[in-house]
Amino acid sequence: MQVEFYENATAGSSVTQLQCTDLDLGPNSALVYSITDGDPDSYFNISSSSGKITTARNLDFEDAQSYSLTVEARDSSSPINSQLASLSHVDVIVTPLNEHAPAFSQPSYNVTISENTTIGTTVYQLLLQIMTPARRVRLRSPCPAVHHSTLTRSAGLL
Ligand SMILES: [Ca+2]
Ligand SMILES: [Ca+2]
Repeated sequence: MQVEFYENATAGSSVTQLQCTDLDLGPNSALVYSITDGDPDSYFNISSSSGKITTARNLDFEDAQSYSLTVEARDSSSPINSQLASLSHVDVIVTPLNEHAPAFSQPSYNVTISENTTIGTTVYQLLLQIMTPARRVRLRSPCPAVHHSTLTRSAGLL
């Protein structure tokens, strides 16, 4: 099963409702659901009685692009070593959103350049930062210097 989520999904959002049946009666068919693998940082909750999965924390594409959950349904047979269980897998795909505007590393730049500087010299490389709560991503693409003093879109070079 695969579920897609936008990264701004808030804690408590419904992910999916698992369906599992057991043909026994009584405790031998009373199912207990749990997430057994794929969620080490506890981004998801599962109702042990209903199998409904919800988000426990806000999802962030910059933290993880997908989660592959292993879910177990176990019956309540007694003694415990007579219990039977089945596994299912739920893949949660986090869809990115454009959440932040680019931000220069400082509001203005002063560059001193001597008059005999040869054509093609890189005068300054501007740093753009995409601000995210989790981390700051620096965009700094290597590119040949330009031959005039206009800012190239791709490289941030003057
Ligand atoms: Ca059973
Ligand atoms: Ca984000």
